[in-house]
Amino acid sequence: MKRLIPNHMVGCVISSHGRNYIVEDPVKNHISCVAKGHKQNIVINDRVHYQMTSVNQGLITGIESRTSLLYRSDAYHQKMLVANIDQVVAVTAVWPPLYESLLSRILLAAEAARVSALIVLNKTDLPESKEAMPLMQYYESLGYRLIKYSMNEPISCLLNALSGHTNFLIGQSGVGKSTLLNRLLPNANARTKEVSETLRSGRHTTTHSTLHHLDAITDLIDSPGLQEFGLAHVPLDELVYAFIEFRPYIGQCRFSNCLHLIEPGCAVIEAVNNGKIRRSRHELHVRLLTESGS
Ligand SMILES: Nc1nc2c(ncn2[C@@H]2O[C@H](COP(=O)(O)OP(=O)(O)O)[C@@H](O)[C@H]2O)c(=O)[nH]1
Ligand SMILES: [Mg+2]
Ligand SMILES: [Zn+2]
Repeated sequence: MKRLIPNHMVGCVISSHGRNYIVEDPVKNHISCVAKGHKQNIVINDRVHYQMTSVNQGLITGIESRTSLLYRSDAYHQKMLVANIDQVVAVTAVWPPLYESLLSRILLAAEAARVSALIVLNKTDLPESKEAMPLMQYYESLGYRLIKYSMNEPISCLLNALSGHTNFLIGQSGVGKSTLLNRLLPNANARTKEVSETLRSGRHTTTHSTLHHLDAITDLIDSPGLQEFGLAHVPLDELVYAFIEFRPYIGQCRFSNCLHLIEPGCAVIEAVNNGKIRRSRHELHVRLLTESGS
């Protein structure tokens, strides 16, 4: 009997490699696809339209509109990271040394994409973890949920926080993302590698993003570890709002066009000096305006 091949179908991009995409159909078949044309900007977790070109190969013909799109960028390039997520899981640890501004940048990108963010302080078996607590408590005071975890603990507390969401796992190389993924999904073929003690950072092991189904209602998309996270794609006025704790002060400055850099009568700077805003967050704001060329 001849198999019926429908003309147009909708699937989800669960992995990509250059111009090749793995599209999952509604019954979880995996179809190896290429994209039509050269201007397709397809990203992991996009819902795409495709046509079958053979029994297990397809051609992507279009992208459905996205509920969210997370980017990072520098002054020259924008890089789409993932589409249609509703939770960013920002993984941190005290080893490799905690990179505070990278965590902040990830949270800002999530705010700019209007996606909620969860912070995981991983490797809490390391005694130095207590030194990260003031920073973690600051983020908690801003409304970010914090999960403290180490690989010696049951994974259930983290799993509960992920449940029901489409999660994007992101963080510096070496913080333990692949180890977490292996705990969450024992069948995932993510491999962990020893962090080089001599290089102060972890080695890249994940080279591209993959979507994993944790259960019927929970997805997790992993990502390569990163060291840089530019926000040049975020318009200046939105960038200020992405700093949650700046919001009450916006509009309170002496000058209505205040950029909150060094201006006299700046309500944001006053809040920094009064200890209401963490100084490093304001320093990052200044740095981001510099990066964006303002
Ligand atoms: N002490 C400690 N080390 C961990 C923990 N989780 C992962 N690691 C180690 O951290 C290193 C990097 O882990 P990996 O999962 O590859 O990090 P990734 O680069 O973020 O994917 C490995 O040597 C892991 O064994 C943890 O909870 N505690
Ligand atoms: Mg990894
Ligand atoms: Zn100001």
